[in-house]
Amino acid sequence: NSMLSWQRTAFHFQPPNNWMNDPNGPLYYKGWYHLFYQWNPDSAVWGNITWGHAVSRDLIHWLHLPLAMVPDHWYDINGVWTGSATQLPDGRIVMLYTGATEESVQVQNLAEPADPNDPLLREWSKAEANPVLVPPPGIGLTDFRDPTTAWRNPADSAWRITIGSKDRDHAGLALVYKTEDFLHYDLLPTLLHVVKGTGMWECVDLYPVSTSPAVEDGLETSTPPGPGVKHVLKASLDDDRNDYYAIGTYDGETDTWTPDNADIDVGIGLRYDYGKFYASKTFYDPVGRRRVLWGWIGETDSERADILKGWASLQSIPRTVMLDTKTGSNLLQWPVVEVENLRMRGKSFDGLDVSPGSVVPLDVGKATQLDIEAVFEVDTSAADGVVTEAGAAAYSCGTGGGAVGRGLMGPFGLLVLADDQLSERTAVFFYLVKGVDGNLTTFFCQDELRSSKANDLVKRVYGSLVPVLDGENLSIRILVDHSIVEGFAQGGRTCITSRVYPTKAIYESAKIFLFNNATNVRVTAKSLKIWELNSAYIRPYVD
Ligand code: DQQ
Repeated sequence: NSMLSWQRTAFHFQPPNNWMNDPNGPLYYKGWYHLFYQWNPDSAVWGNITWGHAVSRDLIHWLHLPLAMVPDHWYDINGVWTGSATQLPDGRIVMLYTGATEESVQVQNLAEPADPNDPLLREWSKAEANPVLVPPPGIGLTDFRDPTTAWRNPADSAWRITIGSKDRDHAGLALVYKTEDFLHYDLLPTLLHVVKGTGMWECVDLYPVSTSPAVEDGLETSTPPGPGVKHVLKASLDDDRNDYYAIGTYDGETDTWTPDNADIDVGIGLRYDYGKFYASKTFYDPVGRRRVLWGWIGETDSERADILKGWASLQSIPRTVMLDTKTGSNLLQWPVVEVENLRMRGKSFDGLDVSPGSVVPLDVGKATQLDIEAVFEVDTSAADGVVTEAGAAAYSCGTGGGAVGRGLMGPFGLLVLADDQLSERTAVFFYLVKGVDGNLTTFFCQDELRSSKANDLVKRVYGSLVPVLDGENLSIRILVDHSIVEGFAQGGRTCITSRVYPTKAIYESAKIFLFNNATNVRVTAKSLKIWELNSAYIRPYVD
């Protein structure tokens, strides 16, 4: 079936076949980036979870290696679940992961490379002492999973890890353990953090970011708190399957973390991505001196379709993450710079006017693997004096009519994976709203509702607010790769990932358009650059 085979991506990481979920234990070792991942060797649906493994020189081209770990001990026979790597100062690597035991209890296990001289880290040995941690009193036997990368506590220099859970009242929380040797652990009396009503926290991540505009580098995980350093805490909420982060302060004396703003706490405030994106994990890349984020991008088609096509899920394009020092209140996420090495033919369009109610075709040739950078200038003067009654409070991407709604100052943006007749298209757009105070609020959204004629899909309009500072133009970066569209607004302040499954806008029929459905504003695509992206080399490793 050529429609199904077209959906496979060309520059996103995917295993050769079958089901994949969370990224696990990312790390850099002796010249190679390593990515492990949750994988079902037997089918395209979740189950029999093992650790797949691949290596790369540049985070884009990958060699598939043999499985790193399989369920073969009583303490992980029901699944080698998610875990994280820590590189010790002497170069040693420790991998902590959750095992689902023969009784389906969640325990933490330790594994180490069998041969540290192998840069490919092909063989892993599980510790004799496993499990090294079992659920403590008061914690549910199946609510104890996904250990983080360890960091050094600045006060006593011992290691700390955190593990997500929930309490009896459905508060999401992160436990902290102290260890010197990764075999023996002490549970600390205080929680790293807890947020009422947020339920089970999966795949917790805690890492430092620089608050100084002069330091664009990422920070190594053990960087102590202090001037110029904030800590990001992230949890994947099992209840709503989204990744929430907040910016705050880690206190080494008490091993607690406090959000800068209690209203923008973990699970109730900001998300890494407003589309399909879950169970993510960062690592510090010592070569690129940056923090890199991987996220699991699931399917939004049916299980039946996944079985037919023989695979399910991809990993996001790895993203560099840093604090947005201009706003101070959100992260910036941006595709790692190596993606740009895939750019082939590029086309530039400057000063294209998109008048209210119009659609402008863009002739770029093949449009199934693209990297797009667009900067818009918006003349809002036509909307001056016209104040919407409800303002920003009344709009949301999900309820605002999507790309076909018509407001004074939006929607406008791009249509990708669209056929000539626009019978299928995925819209990436801005929508501006003026409040009664006269201030503009900007929304960034992706509309999948008309992305496909197929009827076995979850199709939504995703999105949220995006901060726009005085004097800034509106800008979008979009990566298109067959069945995935990743949008990054204002340098990565707000990000949205869509999985889409066109039936007509495929192969040569996939096109791209500018559109403006606002009634009152003229939009100029001040600069628009569109590159066709090469396919990445993602193949089995041959010894
Ligand atoms: N997936 C893993 C768990 C984790 C969940 C199991 C998140 O360890 O909590 O495959 O997607």
